[in-house]
Amino acid sequence: MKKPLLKRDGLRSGALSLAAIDTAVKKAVASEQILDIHTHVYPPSFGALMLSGIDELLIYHYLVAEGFRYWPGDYPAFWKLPKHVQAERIWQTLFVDRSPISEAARGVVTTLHRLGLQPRQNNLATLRAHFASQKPEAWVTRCMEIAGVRALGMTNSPFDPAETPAWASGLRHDPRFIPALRIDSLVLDWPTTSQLLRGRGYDTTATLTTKTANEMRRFLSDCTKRMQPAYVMISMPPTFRYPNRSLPASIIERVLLPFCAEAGLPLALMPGVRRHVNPSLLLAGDCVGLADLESYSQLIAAHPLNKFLLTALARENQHELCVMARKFRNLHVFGCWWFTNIPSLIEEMTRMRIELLGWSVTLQHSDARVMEQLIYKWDHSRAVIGKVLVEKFCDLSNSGWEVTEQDIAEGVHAVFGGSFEEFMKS
Ligand code: HDL
Ligand code: ZN
Repeated sequence: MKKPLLKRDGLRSGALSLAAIDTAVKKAVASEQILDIHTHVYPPSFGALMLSGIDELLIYHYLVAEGFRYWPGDYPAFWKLPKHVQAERIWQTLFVDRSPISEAARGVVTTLHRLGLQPRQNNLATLRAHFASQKPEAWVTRCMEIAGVRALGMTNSPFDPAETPAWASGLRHDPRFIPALRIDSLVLDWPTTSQLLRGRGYDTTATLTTKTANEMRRFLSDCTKRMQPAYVMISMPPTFRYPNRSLPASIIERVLLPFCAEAGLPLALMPGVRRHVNPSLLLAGDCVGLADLESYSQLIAAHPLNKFLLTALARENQHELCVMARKFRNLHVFGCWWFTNIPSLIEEMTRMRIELLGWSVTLQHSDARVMEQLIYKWDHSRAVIGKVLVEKFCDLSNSGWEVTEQDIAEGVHAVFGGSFEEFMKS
């Protein structure tokens, strides 16, 4: 018995022609209000953590890395420059001396264009004046409306002193900004972090004694009470192995997963980042490495009561990750993370995911750091994902299925946040 279609207003019933499928998919993708599950953006109530404006857009670490490819050495001299001078150097190098053809540079162009500005005609002074004239709260809403983002996940580190004031009791934040508890250093640099926690009144030592494990869980519980996160997140080096007697593997197994299971919080793992391969580039100095997904497969298989969110940084990990998700219903795959967030790989990964996972996947997250980046990151991703979904719905139609606008609306909603919400509720 076919499930009754949940009627949505304004959708035509009946089978669509291939041409109508093309139009309907592109319209649905363009209008879908997206749940962006992983970003580094903050609302105005987080103070200086909310980044906005043309200078912040230009000194985005993706563009700094690209700018340094044209500049002779001496990294520290660049970092000593005031932000607006750094921005001017990047503008000159990537936008004046040559056309902004890379994904991150084109992103600035898309953002300015969608904001009604003329990237080629306007000089930096004009652009700065435009951004400076905006009121923060209204600007956040404008950016989210243009980007088509209904809510987004933040990155909230209990170890970042800049965040502490935001979590002072009683402070309420914009509910569209969903907290996410980010704890890389608790797992990957426990010896240092154990000292920091001791200073906050947790009886922790560098070795993982039962007492220390209990105190770590108390710390996680205190953070959760304060932040109310939707999930816990860690990015992981390619060297991570499980099962293993390493401190990270022991902390995940003996502290983190029991805590997450008890708190009902998914653990988001992001394998494959090689941090600081060029420390002189600071935030821009990280690289990619092939993760051992067999370790994550073993971790998930050993913890059926936990929920896992995974995105992998290496292109070469993507197919195995999709096949893994077919084996574990407690694993939800998300996003084209960081160095895979480029049209050529978004297309390849989207096609692979739809073919292997159907609608049970979250196809993208933005990872935006600057408020206005939401605009370009989603504009660029919608174009590529829309193209693949047209192709797949046409394949479905050619196979003999009468594709309707309802089919399209439901599928597009699923992959832009709906499946994530189902996974969170399951
Ligand atoms: O670890 C992460 O969450 C990454 O997204 C890093 O923040 C990285 O610097 C980044 O911004 N990628 O897009
Ligand atoms: Zn990130």
